[in-house]
Amino acid sequence: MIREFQLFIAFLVLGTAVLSCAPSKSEESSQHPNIIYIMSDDHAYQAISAYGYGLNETPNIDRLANEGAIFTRACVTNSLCAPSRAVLLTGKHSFINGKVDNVQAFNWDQSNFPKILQSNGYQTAMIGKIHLDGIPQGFDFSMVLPGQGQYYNPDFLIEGERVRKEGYVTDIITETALDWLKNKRDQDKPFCLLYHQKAPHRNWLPAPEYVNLYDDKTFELPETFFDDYSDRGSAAKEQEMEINRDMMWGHDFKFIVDPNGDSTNFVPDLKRMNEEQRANWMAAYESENQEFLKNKPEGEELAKWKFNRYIKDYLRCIKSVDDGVGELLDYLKETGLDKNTIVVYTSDQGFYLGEHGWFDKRFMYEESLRTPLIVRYPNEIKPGTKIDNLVQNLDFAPTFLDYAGIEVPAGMQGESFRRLVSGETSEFRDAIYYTYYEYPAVHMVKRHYGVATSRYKLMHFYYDVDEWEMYDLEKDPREMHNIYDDPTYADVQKMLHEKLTETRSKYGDSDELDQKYLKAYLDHQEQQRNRNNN
Ligand code: SGN
Ligand code: CA
Repeated sequence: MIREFQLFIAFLVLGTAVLSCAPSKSEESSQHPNIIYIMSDDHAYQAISAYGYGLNETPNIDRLANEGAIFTRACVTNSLCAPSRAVLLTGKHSFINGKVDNVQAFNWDQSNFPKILQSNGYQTAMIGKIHLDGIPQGFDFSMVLPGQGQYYNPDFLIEGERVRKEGYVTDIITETALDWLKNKRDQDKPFCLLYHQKAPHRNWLPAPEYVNLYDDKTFELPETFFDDYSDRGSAAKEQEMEINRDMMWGHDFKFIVDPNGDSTNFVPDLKRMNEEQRANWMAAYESENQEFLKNKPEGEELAKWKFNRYIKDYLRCIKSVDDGVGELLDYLKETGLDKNTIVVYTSDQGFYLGEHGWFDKRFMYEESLRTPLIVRYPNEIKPGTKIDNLVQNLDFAPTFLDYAGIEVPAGMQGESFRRLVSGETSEFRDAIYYTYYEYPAVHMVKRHYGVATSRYKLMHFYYDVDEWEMYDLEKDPREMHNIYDDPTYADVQKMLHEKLTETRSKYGDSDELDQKYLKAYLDHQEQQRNRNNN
């Protein structure tokens, strides 16, 4: 009897102890915060007003920055769409996850952070552009664009089935994301939503309501627009991404008939529109195009005209993206979900808005290496936080798992920036490693890899060249002067070579891997050629 009594008391004590350790409702929810990861395609930080470049206004994205943290040196590991998304999902460098360029297949069977969240009780959804072939794995719901997708009346793959949706792509993606949040998810579980816009990817078709935005405005050319690449290597000289030279009259500038009188490749875009959309489009663009053909500007005037057509369409596309962010943030606020939801705004890489005369990305130079990154999480991040440390898209997967209280698998290569952004520490990595593989290909940016610290950068271009470039970002933030082999920087050069060796070995990269991926790429091109010839 006494023994039974003792057991009863022990049980009571233990029960009370367990209960007093149990998290309160609010503690429990903050241990499993929701995650909304917003990624827009090719959205340059220069085109977010919170970054202070004065190009455009993005009031809703700025709301996130004001209420959370803005990162000034968030970098990608490989400035290209599909590889960047593979890094986001796996938390591993391209040469480890295998998706090094836009052409190689992505292996969905490997581990990714949504799969891990899912098996730890999260509801997960992927809505919008993913640009990785195959049916997305790790999601309770997925609705993705096939490949690059269309701006007007796009097709989507819903759980693998192709469905055409009427309307403008950015709005459809936002509506679907909101519908999933409101009506489709299991309200009892924490959620992780990947809300990925196609905009503002080339060829920049604005929404019907924004085709006339900026009509009364003239944008000035960036300072380096007429760069002659004289103090750089052959990669900068031989690229094909110049606004003035490489953009197309149809596809990019939206002429139906080009200045030579030939019909252009813009016609398929127009055909995709319905009657009303097309009429709206023609009313906005055709008189301007006719005016241009009458005046035929030349030289610097022509360059200005091209730049303005480009930048206006690009920024018009961003307007819809920003509206979507606003709708989402309003919904979170109305429902009180904002308190326990981590909201991330980012892009899959940076983008050139006329710097060096360019559009597109790919290079390890700053505008394409750096991606916008804004994170809001009221439980841990103070409003108005600014982070200048070197973070990378490699860090997203470990960071999200960290927030969700899940152990980060050993194979993931990034680091959680949770304690950096909460202000608990100011220490983070001192160097980042970068690789780029898609060459020879559209835009002809040579294969390269490199290392960057907060002040310096070292790059090696290889395959059809063997050239090194080095920059002092403090003295030369626009990267106009290659200082490799400049004797005054001999110590820096040595330090950067050591950092490069160190990061290549730390992440498991090597010349052998470069050669392996080069061979796979050339084989793939050969197969394509054979297919086209047959
Ligand atoms: C398309 C674009 C290119 C762009 C690549 C990769 N041409 O090929 O300008 O660099 O995508 O972009 S387009 O004629 O299709 O517009 S990525 O973001 O998907 O990597
Ligand atoms: Ca992209």
